[in-house]
Amino acid sequence: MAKLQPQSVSGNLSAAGLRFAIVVSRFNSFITDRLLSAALDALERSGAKSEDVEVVRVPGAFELPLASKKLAATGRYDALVAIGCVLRGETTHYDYVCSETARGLQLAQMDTGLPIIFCVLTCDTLEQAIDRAGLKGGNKGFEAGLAAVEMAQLSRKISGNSPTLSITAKSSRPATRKSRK
Ligand code: INI
Repeated sequence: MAKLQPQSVSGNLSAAGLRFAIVVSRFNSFITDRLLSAALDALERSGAKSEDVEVVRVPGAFELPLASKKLAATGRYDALVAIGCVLRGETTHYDYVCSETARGLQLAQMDTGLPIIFCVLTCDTLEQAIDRAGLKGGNKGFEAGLAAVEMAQLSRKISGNSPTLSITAKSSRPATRKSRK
């Protein structure tokens, strides 16, 4: 059994002083509006202020990547949340929209280095989407809001520009080891 006690690094859930943009698709707004409400609730509960959160609307999920990349490039935000809902139809359109939206959002965050949280429901039925938008059970928007806060904080820590940098050791270490950059 290894005796090594590795240090644990993670982002906390304090949104105070952080800036966010939420990019929301208008397509299937019956669902995306509910995801948005829950994401805003998560940010508010985490301490975000109204003046530090912007909501940007796009026509459909396919437009989320470009808008997200442009927003990320402004340098104004600590994290973005991309919200959409793609429902399977009778043709293969669904597959293209889903795969290009996911690929585009991943590219946008990898190109810019800004966390972009993927909150795009990809469902076979409206029923499945309803279940994930808080009408019956959980809400993926709330999870996305919390993920945005955590990734914003983690990014600050990893980049070494966090005003509250602290690598929490699971073991009891000498105090001098705690605040290294
Ligand atoms: N956009 C969505 O966000 N959800 C969908 O279910 C959807 N379907 O099914 O077609 C959808 N299509 C529009 C697409 O995202 C673009 O807005 C459009 O193709 C213009 O580029």
